[in-house]
Amino acid sequence: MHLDHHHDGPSPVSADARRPDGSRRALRIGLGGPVGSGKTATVAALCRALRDELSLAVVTNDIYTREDAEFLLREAVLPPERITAVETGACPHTAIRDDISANLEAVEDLEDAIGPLDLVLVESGGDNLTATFSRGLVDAQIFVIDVAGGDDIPRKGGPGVTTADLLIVNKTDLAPYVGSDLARMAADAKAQRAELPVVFQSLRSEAGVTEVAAWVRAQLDAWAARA
Ligand SMILES: Nc1nc2c(ncn2[C@@H]2O[C@H](COP(=O)(O)OP(=O)(O)OP(=O)(O)O)[C@@H](O)[C@H]2O)c(=O)[nH]1
Ligand SMILES: [Mg+2]
Repeated sequence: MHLDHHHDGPSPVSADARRPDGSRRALRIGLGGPVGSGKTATVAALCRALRDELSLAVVTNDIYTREDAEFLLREAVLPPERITAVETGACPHTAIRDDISANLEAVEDLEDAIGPLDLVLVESGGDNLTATFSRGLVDAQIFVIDVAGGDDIPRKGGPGVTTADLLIVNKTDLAPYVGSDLARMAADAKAQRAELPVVFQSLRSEAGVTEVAAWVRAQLDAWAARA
C-alpha cells in the first residue's frame, strides 16, 4: 500500500497533514502506558506485521538511555535507518505532551532521510496513567496496559485508559498466574471508554498483534481517505 496520492485542486487535508514540499506526511501513532506493559514488544510485533506492506519508521523515547531503540535494532524489526531514539532526560510525558520539539524533529528527520513514509510509530517512555500525547505530535494514540499491573487499572481510569484511540490490555497469557479477572477488566474498560475500542492481546500467543495491526490499517485507510 502506498498512500501518497496526487490530487488536482484544493485538498481537504489540513495543512498539518502535508510536508513543506506539499507531499503527504506519514500517519503518526503514539504508544504510551505504564513501565513494562509491552509498548516496545507491541512496536516490534507491529513492525514485523506491517513492514512488507508499508513504509514505516519508529521513534522511541527513553529517559536516560536508548534501550528501546537498541532492542528494536537487535531484533532487526526494521533497517537501522528507520529507528530513532529520543533521550527525554526528564519525565517521559514532558517530551510527548509539553515540549514535543525533539520528537517532532525526530519524525521530520526520518521523513527527510527515508521518506515518503506511510506510518511512524512513536513510543513514549514508560510513565503513569496520566501520560498522553499531544495531538500536535501524533494523529492517534494507543495506551498499553497489562494484566500483571492489576485488574483494577481500567476501573481507575485516567486519560490514557479513558481517551486513547485504542486501549490494549496486554499479557493476557499471565492472567491465570497473577489472578487478574479479564471479564472484569473488559467491563471496567467498556464503562470508562463507551464505544472506543479495547483489544486484549498476548504477544506470546499465535494471534499476537493481529488485531492491533488491523486497527492500524484502518487508521491508515482513514488517513488516506482524508486526502
Ligand atoms: N508474558 C508476556 N510477556 C510480555 C508480553 N508482551 C511483552 N512482554 C514482556 O514484558 C516485558 C516488558 O515489555 P516491553 O515491551 O519492554 O515493555 P515497555 O512497555 O516497552 O517497557 P518500558 O519502555 O520500559 O516502559 C518484556 O520482557 C517483554 O518480553 C505478553 O504479551 N506476554
Ligand atoms: Mg519500551
